[in-house]
Amino acid sequence: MPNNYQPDPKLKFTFGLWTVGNVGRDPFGGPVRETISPVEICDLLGEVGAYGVNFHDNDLVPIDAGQTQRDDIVRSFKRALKDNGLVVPMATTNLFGDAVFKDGAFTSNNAQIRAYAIQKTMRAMDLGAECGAKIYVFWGGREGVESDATKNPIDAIKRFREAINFLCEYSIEQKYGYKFAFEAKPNEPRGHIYFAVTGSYLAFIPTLDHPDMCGVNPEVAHEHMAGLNFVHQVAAALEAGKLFHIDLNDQEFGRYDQDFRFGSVNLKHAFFLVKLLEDQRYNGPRHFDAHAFRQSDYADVKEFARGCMRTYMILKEKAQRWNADKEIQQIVKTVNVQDSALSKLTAKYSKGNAQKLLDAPLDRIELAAAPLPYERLDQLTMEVLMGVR
Ligand code: GLT
Ligand code: MN
Ligand code: MN
Repeated sequence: MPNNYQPDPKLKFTFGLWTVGNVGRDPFGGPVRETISPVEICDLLGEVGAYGVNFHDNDLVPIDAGQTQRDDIVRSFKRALKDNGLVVPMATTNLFGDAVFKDGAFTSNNAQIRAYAIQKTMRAMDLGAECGAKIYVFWGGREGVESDATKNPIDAIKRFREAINFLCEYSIEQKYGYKFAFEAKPNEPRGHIYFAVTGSYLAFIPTLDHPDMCGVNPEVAHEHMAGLNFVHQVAAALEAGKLFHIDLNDQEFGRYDQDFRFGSVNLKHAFFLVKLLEDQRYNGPRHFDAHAFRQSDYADVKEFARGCMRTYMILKEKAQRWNADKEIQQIVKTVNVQDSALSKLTAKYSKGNAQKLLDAPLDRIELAAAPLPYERLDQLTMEVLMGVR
C-alpha cells in the first residue's frame, strides 16, 4: 500500500499553543496575523491531524485572570480538546514574558522574585495537571545575564537547583507524576543564558534531590545556535535515559532562533535525527516547537503544521529504506570489524585481561590499511534522501 504520510498517532505529534498560534511578532515588527483563541488553535490542530497540544500557563490563562475566568477558559479548552481528539502531554510556565522576570526568574537576584517564580510555577503545574500533562518543561529564557557584573554564576546554579528541588517535592506531594524536562538555549533573549546546551543539564541533573524525575527537552534550533551537532546531543540524552521530550524545528547555523518548519533547512541532520529517534524507539511526544513564516496566513499556517509532520513521516520512511538497503548495510558491516576474542578482553578490566592485551599482536600499519569507503556510504545516504534509491 502506498504511504500517504498521514500523521501517525503512535508518533505523538504535538504543537504548542504558541507555535501555530504565533502571530508573527518580531523585535522589528508587530503582529501580522490576528490572535486566535486556544479553542480555535485546537480546531486547527484537530483539522491537520495532530495528536496533542502543549501550553505555557499564560498561553491559556492570561496572567491577570481571576479564578472564574480561569475556570471558564479551562472548561472550554477541555471541551475543544475532546472535540478534536487532542491530548495535553506537556505543560510549562511562562517565566520570561512579564516585566517581573526581566532579570530572571529562579535565578533572579531578588529573593521575592525567585519566590514569585516558584509560586507561579506551582500554579502552572496545577493547571497542566488539570489538563492531563505528565511532562513539565523548564526553559530558562531569562535565566542569564548581559554582563557577568550583574549576577554571580555560581549563585545562579544554586538558586536554580533550589527551585527545582522545591518543585519536585511539590509534584510528588500533589501526586502529579510529572517528569521534568529542561530545555537549553545559549542566548536570546538574554545575552548569555545559563545552562547553555543540553549537556549542561545532563551534568546538572545528577546533583538534584530527585534526579530520576528529571531529564531534558533538547531543541534543534537551540543546539544549532551553539554550533553543535544536534543528533549527538540527542544521542547523549537517549543513552543516559534522559530524553523526556523533544522540540523539533529547524535552524540555519549562526543565526537567531528561527524556529523554522521541521526539516526545512538541514535535511541531512533531520534525517539522522529521525533515524536515531526511530532506531532507538523513542516513545515520547514529538513536539514541533516551530512557527510559520511571517508572510503566512492561517491557511498557510496549516500547511506549515502539516509539513512538519509530513516531513517527519517521510524521513521515517527514508530511515527504514536506509536500514534495508543491502549495499549500505554491507558497508556498515564491513567497517564494523568484529573480533570477539579482543572484545572480550577489553569489555572489562582485570589484571589478566590487561596482560593479555599488552601481549596482543596489534599491528598499527596493517590496521590503518583497512578500507573505509565512507564517501560511497555517504553518497548512498544522499541518494536515499534525494529519492533515487
Ligand atoms: C519559547 C522558546 C521555546 C521554548 C518554549 C517553552 S517558549 O518559544 O523559544 O524554545 O520551548 O517555554
Ligand atoms: Mn527555538
Ligand atoms: Mn523549544
